[in-house]
Amino acid sequence: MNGSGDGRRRPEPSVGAVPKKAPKSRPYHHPAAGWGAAKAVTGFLLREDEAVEGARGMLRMNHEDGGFDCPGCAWPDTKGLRLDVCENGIKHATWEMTGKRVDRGFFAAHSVSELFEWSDFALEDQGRLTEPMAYDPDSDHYVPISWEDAFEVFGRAIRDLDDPNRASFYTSGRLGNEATFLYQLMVREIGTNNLPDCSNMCHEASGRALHASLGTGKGTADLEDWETADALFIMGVNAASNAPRMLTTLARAHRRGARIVHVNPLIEAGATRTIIPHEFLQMALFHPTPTSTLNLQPRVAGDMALMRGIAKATLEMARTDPKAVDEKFIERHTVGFEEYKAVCEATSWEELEHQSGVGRSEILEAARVYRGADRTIMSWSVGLTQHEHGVDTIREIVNVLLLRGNLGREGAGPSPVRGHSNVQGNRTCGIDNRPPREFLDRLAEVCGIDPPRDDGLNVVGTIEAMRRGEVRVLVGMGGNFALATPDTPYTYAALRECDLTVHVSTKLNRSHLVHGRRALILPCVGRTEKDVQRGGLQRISVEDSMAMVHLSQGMRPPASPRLRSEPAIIAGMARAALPDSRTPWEWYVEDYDRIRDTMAEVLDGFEDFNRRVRLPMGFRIRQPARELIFLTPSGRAEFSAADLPDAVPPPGTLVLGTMRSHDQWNTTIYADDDRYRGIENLRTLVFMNEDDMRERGIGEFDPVDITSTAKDGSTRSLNGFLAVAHDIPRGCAAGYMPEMNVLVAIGDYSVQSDQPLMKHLKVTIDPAGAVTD
Ligand SMILES: Nc1nc2c(c(=O)[nH]1)N[C@H]1C(S)=C(S)[C@@H](COP(=O)(O)OP(=O)(O)OC[C@H]3O[C@@H](n4cnc5c(=O)[nH]c(N)nc54)[C@H](O)[C@@H]3O)O[C@H]1N2
Ligand SMILES: Nc1nc2c(c(=O)[nH]1)N[C@H]1C(S)=C(S)[C@@H](COP(=O)(O)OP(=O)(O)OC[C@H]3O[C@@H](n4cnc5c(=O)[nH]c(N)nc54)[C@H](O)[C@@H]3O)O[C@H]1N2
Ligand SMILES: [Mo]
Repeated sequence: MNGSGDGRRRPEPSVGAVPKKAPKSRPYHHPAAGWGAAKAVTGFLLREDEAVEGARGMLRMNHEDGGFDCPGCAWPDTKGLRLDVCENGIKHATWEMTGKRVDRGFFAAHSVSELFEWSDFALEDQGRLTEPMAYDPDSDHYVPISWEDAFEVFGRAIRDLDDPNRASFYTSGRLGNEATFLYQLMVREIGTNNLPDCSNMCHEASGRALHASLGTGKGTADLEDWETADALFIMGVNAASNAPRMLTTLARAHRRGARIVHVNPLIEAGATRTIIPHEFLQMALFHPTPTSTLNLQPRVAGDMALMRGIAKATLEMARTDPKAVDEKFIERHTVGFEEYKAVCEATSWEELEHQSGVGRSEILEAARVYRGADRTIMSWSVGLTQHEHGVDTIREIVNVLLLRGNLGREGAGPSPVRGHSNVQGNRTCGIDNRPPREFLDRLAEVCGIDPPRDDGLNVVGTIEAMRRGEVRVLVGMGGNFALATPDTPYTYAALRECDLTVHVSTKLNRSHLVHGRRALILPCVGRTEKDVQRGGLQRISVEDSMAMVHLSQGMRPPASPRLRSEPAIIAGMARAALPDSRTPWEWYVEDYDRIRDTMAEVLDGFEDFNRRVRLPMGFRIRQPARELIFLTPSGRAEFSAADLPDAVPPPGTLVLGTMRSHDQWNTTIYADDDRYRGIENLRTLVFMNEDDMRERGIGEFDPVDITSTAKDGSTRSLNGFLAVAHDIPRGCAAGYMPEMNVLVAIGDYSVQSDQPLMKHLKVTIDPAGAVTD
């Protein structure tokens, strides 16, 4: 197949295949993170041949006084915990520490066309990449290349561009702060702001909403606040799978009497009870701790109406209860209250119930929890952001918080849960396709470069520009661009238009196989490994979801002696692309303290970086909104009074959200199971409400055809997915990314955040073969 050897005309992936083993679905009745998790970890460590090393590795993870930062998620480390780990963190770190290797023999044995036919699981399962490789179009194989030659391939491609904006530089949120800073410096010195990142698909809406409301791109609460809050609203997150260490905090909060309200169309495992992941005695006694006071199941995208309902109820209480609303706070620190109040009053209860999918009595109960708490934190993840009205929804959360002055004091505030372990640090350190002017000014002054001032391309913009032939070079600094992004066939075609694709990676993945005319794989040292440079053993820093910056140091020898660290790879690329650069690239890489010293001069809140980052637990980046200083146009916190969108799917259609299973890490699939949702051996599924299934004549595990209709009217289909009945509101459906990215049209992104509508697909679902056209 593909004998032409140009590496560009390949079949699309075969999705919808019926699994090899019989799939199972049964309700999961056990608490989250209990023995099921312990068993899963043991099985996983054995499979990866890591039982001993893995266990030792875990003891060095998320330590207060050293060790490496768990790459599993961005949840902060708990102070004083010797062992702050979870099942999925262990799986994720072990995935990197595997003893398996992909070497030149492997690439000689398998052509790219052949590898393209492999599953994504099989690709990553081959183990760690070991040396730089270049695509050879004549043989359709990757062949070894020296680091210097690889840098020169990249450097020449950049130097040959007639316009630096013809290159685009993706970042996945694993990259440490120091590498991040060097990377954006290189890109801006090359002359473009084309810095798409995974945030464009993840929490862009949170950043924009918080900026507009509070003049900050981040949440204002930290872990200590979580530990003193009286009420916690946990929205649109599957904590047991994706931020398992949050369960510890929730269980502790419940024990001390805090009220916890979960808001999710699905009742996820972490939303009922848990075994605190590191409390082994409890695990042995099988003693679960509740993690919930109230579970609300809005329809997909019904959250804004729900929040408005809570606001309406709170304002109604205020007629007789002078303490329901904090008038002093509102008067002193906010603008737009009267308009917001009027909007809440003008929206009828019937409308709020209809749009949220939650009954009035439940909304009132949530409002009573809110009124009953002196200190409230509201938290959310991508269940709220990947929607058309994500920004309005998050602003509505802030509206509700402002009503009772839940800002700028202990135990209160907005608290988005980020995804990748350093995705927040990436933005802080300059990965931004729409960089603020002040940042560029500082960069110009301190680093002596002349950064471009025009906004660059985001993820979707990059894909569209590649497809048009305008972007000719794509660099992926980590991640799996081909698979994580929307509209898989469109994106594949766009990548194949490129002159050069370069991926800095730890494992083989789909993005290496869907490539440009030329392609490079540059393998790097991972988070768990020692990074030794001329100046000795290096440490990197990362920032968690709550703006804490701390050091991370790997403790294992690199998977191969030919790996380089990300900062070293960036320096090599920069030197080749910018031969006349006055930036001391190699000098920076000798000792990362030097990078940090420059960062301290450029970045707000990083003064004295090298000293403060060495404090136990690191330091918290200063945040004006936390001190009630609002960098908004009005200088105050701004209420928003946006119109309620229509979230109700028209008759016959459903709204479908794509999400992660328990056994995957974004595009990395560990197994075809989703334990907490009771699924075994199946990923090509769609969760539906039983009544919606019955209405369509669909039975459990029946194959179905799913068709999405994009804003422009175009349709995309997946055939042969199996329907699984689940406790989900009528009119809603859910399934897994990245298999379902085929359904997300490239042009379907939010006008508010530019985020692809990954949780907001308009679909029809029919028995397989029922609809022909
Ligand atoms: N083990 C593991 N950990 C991870 C990841 C991983 O893949 N595996 N990924 C990391 C990354 S990059 C990220 S961004 C985070 C993602 O963490 P999550 O935000 O938990 O990600 P998803 O699996 O996409 O699930 C989103 C949740 O939102 C709910 N949801 C869907 N639509 C709506 C809605 O309209 N309203 C509400 N209220 N809820 C809705 C779904 O039911 C689901 O529970 O996790 C990070 N941590
Ligand atoms: N439909 C749908 N699509 C989605 C989402 C969704 O909910 N629904 N979620 C979106 C979200 S929130 C995100 S964040 C993106 C994720 O998108 P990405 O961040 O692009 O994807 P990952 O799957 O996390 O990337 C995995 C790859 O990263 C590489 N890697 C791992 N560790 C390292 C390292 O230390 N250094 C380097 N250089 N490489 C490393 C490995 O080669 C691995 O194959 O996907 C988005 N896509
Ligand atoms: Mo993410």
